[in-house]
Amino acid sequence: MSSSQRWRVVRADKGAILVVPDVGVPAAALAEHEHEPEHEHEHVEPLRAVLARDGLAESDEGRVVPAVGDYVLLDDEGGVARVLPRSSALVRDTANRTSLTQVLAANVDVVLVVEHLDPDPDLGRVERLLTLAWRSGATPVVVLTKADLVPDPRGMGHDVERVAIGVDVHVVSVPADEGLGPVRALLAPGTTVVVVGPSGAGKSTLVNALAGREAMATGERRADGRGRHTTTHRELVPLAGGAVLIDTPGLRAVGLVADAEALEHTFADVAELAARCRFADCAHRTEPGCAVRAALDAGELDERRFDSWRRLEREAAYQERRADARLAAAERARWKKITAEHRRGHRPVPRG
Ligand SMILES: Nc1nc2c(ncn2[C@@H]2O[C@H](COP(=O)(O)OP(=O)(O)O)[C@@H](O)[C@H]2O)c(=O)[nH]1
Ligand SMILES: [Mg+2]
Ligand SMILES: [Zn+2]
Repeated sequence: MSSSQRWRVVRADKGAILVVPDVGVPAAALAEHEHEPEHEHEHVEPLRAVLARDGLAESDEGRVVPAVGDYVLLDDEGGVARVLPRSSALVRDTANRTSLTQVLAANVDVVLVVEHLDPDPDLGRVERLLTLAWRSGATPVVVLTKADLVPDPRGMGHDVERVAIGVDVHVVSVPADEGLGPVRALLAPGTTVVVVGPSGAGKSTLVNALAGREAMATGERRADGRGRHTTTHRELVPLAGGAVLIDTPGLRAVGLVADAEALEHTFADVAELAARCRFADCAHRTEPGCAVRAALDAGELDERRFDSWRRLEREAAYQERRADARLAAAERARWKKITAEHRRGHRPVPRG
């Protein structure tokens, strides 16, 4: 096993990750494994690579938790030697003890924000996921599913387009095989596409339609009538055409990682208005010369969208303060250690 060989993480668990040879897996290699029943989900046999005990691996930015989509180098014992620098990362805020953020997918080119048309799409959720997508460095695209279940899918598509500024919105029905062309067109060889959205939106169904096989279990009722098949983990699905899809389970709470720039992308219309307010620090409440208030009063800006922008801004600011507090604590600990070492250096420990 050459140590310069790049591997790609297809699944990440606590102690180990599953890797396949780098993307651009030759079609022949895929075909070879096509008919092996135990590998039908992966197409290429993934290799298990072992992580350090703390579940971390070395990277340029210190020790990190390897994520689905990461490129890694292995050592001769099948351990993870290094996580290579990420070109993009879909990150969410996680309020747990060991870290503030979680990388949902790495080295992604396109983020498909999947939302259902039935029940009605949740515009606030779309805005939240678009912000997450803009922050990742990848290109966001919205896919509205279940067009076959509503009388006016086009009209609903236009409503979503209004809150997805600068983002392509595709309306699809997987069972009717409608609207999938433009989504398929995103899957150029070497492209990595991650699918995010609420549980039941049709993410795995879409992944399977694009893959042309049952790569992921979907919400269909199981044959034995017990429960439903749903996605429980993030998984990278290599496609025969040379692109890869990453399916994710529905995330109940997707916290935003602070990013004013991403919010400015998602809410470009509001940001533009806010830039025209008389006062640079306008809170858009009762200030004179408030362009945001004026737009709200004139009905040019939705109260819902304004509230959504405010909520996400508050959340990002809170997350940023928390990250700063943690940084400050780490910095204090570092200085305490340096000072202690310094003192020891100057006061030699007496012998005997
Ligand atoms: N009618 C209709 N049903 C769909 C469509 N896409 C997905 N579904 C159904 O929605 C349910 C949830 O799909 P699934 O892919 O498991 O959702 P996920 O949780 O986002 O992965 C399943 O019963 C699918 O058959 C669609 O375009 N039209
Ligand atoms: Mg699923
Ligand atoms: Zn204002």
